[in-house]
Amino acid sequence: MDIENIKKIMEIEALVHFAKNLNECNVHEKYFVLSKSLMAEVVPRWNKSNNKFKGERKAYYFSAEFLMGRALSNNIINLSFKSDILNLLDELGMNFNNIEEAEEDAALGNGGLGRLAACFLDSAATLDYPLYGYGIRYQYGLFKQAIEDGFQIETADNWLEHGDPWSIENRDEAVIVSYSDQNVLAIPFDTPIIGYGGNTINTLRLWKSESLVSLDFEKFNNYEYDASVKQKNDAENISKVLYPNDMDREGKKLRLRQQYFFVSASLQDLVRKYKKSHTTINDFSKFHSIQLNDTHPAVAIPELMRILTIQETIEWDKAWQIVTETFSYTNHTILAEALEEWPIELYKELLPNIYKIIEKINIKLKEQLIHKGISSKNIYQYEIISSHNNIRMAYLSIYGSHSVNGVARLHTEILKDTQLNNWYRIYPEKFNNKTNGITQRRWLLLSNPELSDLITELLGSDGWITDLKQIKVLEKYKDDEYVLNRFLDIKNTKKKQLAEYIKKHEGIEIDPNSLFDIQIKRFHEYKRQFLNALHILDLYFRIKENPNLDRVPQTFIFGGKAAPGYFRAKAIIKFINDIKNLIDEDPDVRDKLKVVFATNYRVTYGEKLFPAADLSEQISTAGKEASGTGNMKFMLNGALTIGTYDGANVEIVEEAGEENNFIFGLRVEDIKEIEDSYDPIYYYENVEGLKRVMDTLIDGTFNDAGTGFYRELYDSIIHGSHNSKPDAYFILKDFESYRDAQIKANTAYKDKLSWAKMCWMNLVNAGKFSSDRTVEDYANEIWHIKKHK
Ligand code: GLS
Repeated sequence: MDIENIKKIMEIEALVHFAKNLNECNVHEKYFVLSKSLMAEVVPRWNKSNNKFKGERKAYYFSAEFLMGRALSNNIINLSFKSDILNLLDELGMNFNNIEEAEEDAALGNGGLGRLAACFLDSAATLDYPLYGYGIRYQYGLFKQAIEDGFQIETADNWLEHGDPWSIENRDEAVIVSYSDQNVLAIPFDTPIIGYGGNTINTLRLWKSESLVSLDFEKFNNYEYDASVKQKNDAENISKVLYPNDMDREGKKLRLRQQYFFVSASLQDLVRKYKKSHTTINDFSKFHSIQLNDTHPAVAIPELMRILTIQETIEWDKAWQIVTETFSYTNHTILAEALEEWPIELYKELLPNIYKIIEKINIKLKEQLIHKGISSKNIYQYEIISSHNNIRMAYLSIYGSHSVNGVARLHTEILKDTQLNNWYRIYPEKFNNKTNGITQRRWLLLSNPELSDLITELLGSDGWITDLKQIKVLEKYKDDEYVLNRFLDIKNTKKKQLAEYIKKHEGIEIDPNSLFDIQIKRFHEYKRQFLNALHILDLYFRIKENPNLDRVPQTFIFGGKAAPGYFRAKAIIKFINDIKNLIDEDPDVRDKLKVVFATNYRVTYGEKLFPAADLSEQISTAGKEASGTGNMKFMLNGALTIGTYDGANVEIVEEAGEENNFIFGLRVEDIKEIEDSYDPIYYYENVEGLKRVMDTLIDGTFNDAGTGFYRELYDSIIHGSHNSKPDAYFILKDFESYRDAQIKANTAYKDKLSWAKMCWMNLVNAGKFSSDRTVEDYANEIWHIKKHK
């Protein structure tokens, strides 16, 4: 790296971009020029990296979401530029932390599904695999959250306000995407994905929609100003904003436009490039493997059929073979409300040609089913076009792919046994598991340099950065008091840092010596933040009753967003904030118990929270959380899990030992047994303290400002609602066993060394949960791509 060159480019960028000297730039401008100067270093390596994969088979990750977070620090670390840059900034009198904090998160995703995509890109580049991301360049990412009077308030996330120095607009490679009522331009923006060590730099290509004509001049001259820009606005709306729903299908026309937009643009891009160096399209699937990240990009299946059969005039069966060899599909949820279905009317209206192809795929499917011996009366169970005239995107994805995977062992088993059992029975060879992972570069090296240094020191090498399994060796220190105390010191440092951040951003003081108990994730009933809240309230009453209750002070931190239309989730946010205030105002309790709501939780906030946690809350109703990935980030930073046997928790505990975590509650088998006869009222009336906390929702303890939030929340548990049974997530049933687990955790925390030992056992056994392992498995078992150093 040429540090003098970086300096020179920073000066030039400041001049030509902002007409300023470097020292006159504000912090956003400094961030911009520093990033741009790094791009000058990156681009030649990027080109070189692209060249080394020329002519090889590659994999493509089609995803409506990429939750990238910040780029600057990550890229500096992956390029090993950290110390040089720090020195340079020092020389220039600039503060790196301030510059780092000026960067907006690229929040082009809702939660786990989008963040997984980002981790996979990091891992593939680090492992020297050719994996390219394709998605949408939303102008507005996931909304920003504020809390007012305890209520969530949403505002637009204008992440591009200060520019995006990391992407290159590539107008030469624009393509046209056609709907029945409009043709739009798709403009690619390319972002380098820099592998650790800088050896391989892959590309994330995100498409922005534009109009073919920016202004209708005739209309403008006729004073029809709105009409003159209508076409422009209609086109730009497609990539304007990310839908803020995590795991809820969104039957909106614009959402369908978005899906088709990036899928069609991406496939056209691949076919066009492929044809430049190949005379026949017949071998397309030998060079392309496309992973569908959930069903959001499933329209790729009929779209590639359209391109192959209509544009390239290949006969149907050959085209279908290419399609199924090309695609593979990842399922990320079993929640019924998330399984996408589109009314055929919408498809017919917007994408009539695609609809015709789907109809034909459905006919072919039925022929094949009969051939496989499925009786005609059972065929309806499989039809892609359901009897309700909906297109079942999961079925289309399974039929059009050669591989179908779940994201944790338990999740895949549930898919095979129940949700997708009919498909598993006829295509068992398609089904496989790929347990999720996270990148240790962002979630340990970047966010916890202190713990990273300790690991490197003890291992005598930093090999774990690209091979996380190596940390298993450190298990030998599990009884080493010196090492455990060093771990505790680091944890304390991270807790102090978090406390400062919370002081600054939430205006709340927390005690770093208290037990930090953290639940950070999207707000959803099945994730049961409400169970956590009820327990805190119960604790409040117990401390009131018995001021001498023998407990270590505990700080409960929540973070997460509720989908704007998800009122019950918003009610839970309000409830947590009301509990927080109740405790804060009570001098008898507030030194023993504290609640914090971490506002606007996002990747960047996570980087501060995970390293500071003592307890990781993973308390979803068994069978509902497909995997979870936050659970892995906590584990890797040496936090203990309090959780249910759900998703990847099962595998976490298998690796780290059940004795080193706090497992409670119903298991999947238990729920199956009791669900038909479950009566929450029995628990409401008989479990000590439960009625008292539930009734605060309706007895005037709290005030929901006339929204009706609390009554509705109460009713959903006690009486059920039009579309759900009472307490559909078994909160009251699991309450007592959760409280017991909490007592165990609080008691265990008193013995610092034995606690540290348990943390250590989690940390050193986190190797399996590196996304490097996950990506290796995809690469070897599904994509069949090769590394190229
Ligand atoms: C999700 C699941 O809910 C998570 O359990 C999972 O870890 C994640 C990545 O596989 O995918 N599915 C979804 O729609 N949003 C998610 O976060």
